[in-house]
Amino acid sequence: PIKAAIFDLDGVIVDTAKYHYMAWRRLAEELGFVFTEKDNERLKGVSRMRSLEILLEVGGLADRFTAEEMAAMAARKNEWYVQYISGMDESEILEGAVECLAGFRALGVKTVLGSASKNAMLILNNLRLVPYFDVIIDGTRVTKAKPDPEVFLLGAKEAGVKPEECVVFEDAQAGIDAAKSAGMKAVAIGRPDELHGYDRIFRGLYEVKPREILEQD
Ligand code: B16
Ligand code: MG
Repeated sequence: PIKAAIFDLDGVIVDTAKYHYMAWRRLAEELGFVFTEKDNERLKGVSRMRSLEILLEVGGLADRFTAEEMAAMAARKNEWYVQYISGMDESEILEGAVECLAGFRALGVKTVLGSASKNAMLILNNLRLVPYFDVIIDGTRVTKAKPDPEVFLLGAKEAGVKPEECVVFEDAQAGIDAAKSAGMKAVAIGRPDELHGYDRIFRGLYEVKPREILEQD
């Protein structure tokens, strides 16, 4: 039986992709190239440093910078990003997210955050969502980025449940792959033509009925 529901943050509970995009685009502009919204799709669910590598590849600037220069660029991007997300509030919570979290809890299922973001706490605080989670694992707690299953396995461990007792809600392919290699059930949030390898797919948490997820297991 399912005993824990693990939620990705960006793209599942809140749409921060637009703020990541604004910050990455600004960095690309400084470096002298255009970074499109389509390019930005490749960064979803991917760690900050890996995102920077992809951005530099797009700009034809791969392998041109030292590790220190790369770290400085990532830090600058993050300063802008933090500025952008500082103004967020509850109105930016995606439809159905609160109902879904509360719904699982009401059925005795532990709620877990499993996010790659080092800024997850700032976002959850701004959205007033901290009390909805039993366990919070974010990018500051893990060393290996999705598709590595570390973030989800740690979440299961802290919730005191086995991996096979977890269902993961994810919008990014890297996250779906991470959930499957953790031995968990993967529920994709997005479009069937953009994702694969999931157990179920919904357009958003507003379509998810916690009771049905447990019954179908
Ligand atoms: P940060 P998630 C991921 O969050 C984002 O999808 C991804 O675009 C971002 O690069 C990554 O977090 C790291 O975020 O720079 O804030 O540490 O989808 O795993 O909740
Ligand atoms: Mg995501």
